[in-house]
Amino acid sequence: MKRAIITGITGQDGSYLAEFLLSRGYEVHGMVRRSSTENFERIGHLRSRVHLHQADLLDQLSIIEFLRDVRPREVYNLAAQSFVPTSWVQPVLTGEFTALGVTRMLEGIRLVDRKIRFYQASSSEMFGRVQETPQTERTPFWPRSPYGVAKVYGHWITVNYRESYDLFACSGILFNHESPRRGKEFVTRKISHAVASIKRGLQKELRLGNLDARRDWGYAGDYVRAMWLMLQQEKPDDFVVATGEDHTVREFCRIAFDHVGLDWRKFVKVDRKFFRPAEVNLLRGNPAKARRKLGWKREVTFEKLVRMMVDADLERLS
Ligand code: NAP
Ligand code: G4F
Repeated sequence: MKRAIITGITGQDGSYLAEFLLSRGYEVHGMVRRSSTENFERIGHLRSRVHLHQADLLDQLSIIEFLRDVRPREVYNLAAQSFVPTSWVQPVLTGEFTALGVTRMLEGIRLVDRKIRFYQASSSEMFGRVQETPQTERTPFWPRSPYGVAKVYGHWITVNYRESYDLFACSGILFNHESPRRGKEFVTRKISHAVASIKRGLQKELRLGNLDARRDWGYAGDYVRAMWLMLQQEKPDDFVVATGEDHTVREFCRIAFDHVGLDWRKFVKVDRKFFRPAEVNLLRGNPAKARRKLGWKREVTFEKLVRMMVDADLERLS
């Protein structure tokens, strides 16, 4: 039986990846950090089918013990401090989790079993002030947040361990991907949740920051498939995973409010509080390499994604 470790299994991507690997017959082991209250909402439906282990990206020994206990074939490193605004408030902690945490995982693999295949969750946020559009695997990075800087470190240390120790280490440069399981602080879910609350009479307005920001938004369920495909290739490599389309935050609002028969302009207020010290204005990826080498393509369109998220929040609130 194939055995895989997922760090960040309680997060959005971790929950979809766990479902996907289980459907492929994997034995799935997840890393969870200790907390005073359990935070397993996204994997509640999988609890009896996955094995959870306490370990932390900040604690090297816990990672080594975890790898020794499980002896996986594949490790998917999805855990991180992943919310960009928090990275200005906690830049050092973000670096510990999101940058050095990757080295701790790679060191664990180097010590325990160099045959383990490793996936690193890199991010389009690394492109920041974009040097070309669309962005490809060869576009230079110019991160615009402590989070983006930490992800650049995580990306290059993955490449470095591949080159230094011949590890099967891949970096997936994933553009924004969303779902009904997205955290409520991210803009897409903040919008879908507000639309449902307004429709149900529970909220009066929606305060947002930069409506002109453009993102290449896809569906998380499609993107975890690309992670797995990367680890099934003959050679380790890096891939951009994206839809190739970009849309503004304003457009997301319009489609979401339209879906429930409301005019977004009556409810959305711009609030400077949500503007960032340095913004990433435009992200649009070129997924040609992933399409060519992995045979990957997205299934869910932008409009379908928006409507799926609004419907899920309406359902939750009913
Ligand atoms: P998410 O929902 O925020 O999940 C993050 C996960 O990391 C959670 O399970 C969290 O555990 C865990 N974690 C955080 N710090 C940890 C630590 N010190 N030790 C162990 N676990 C820790 O993020 P996501 O959207 O699923 O994203 C998954 C990964 O892809 C992240 O690395 C993110 O930066 C990257 N990424 C995401 C996107 C996107 O659009 N979603 C795009 C590109 C890259 P708790 O539940 O305990 O907090
Ligand atoms: O939804 P966001 O917070 O996502 P962001 O910053 O693009 O980061 C996400 O995608 C990255 C991949 O590129 C991941 F690596 C990262 O972990 C995370 O998953 O913001 C999207 C855009 C930004 O330009 C922001 O300024 O929406 C704009 N925005 C406008 N009003 C807002 C708001 N963002 C948030 N979170 N809240 C607002 O009220």
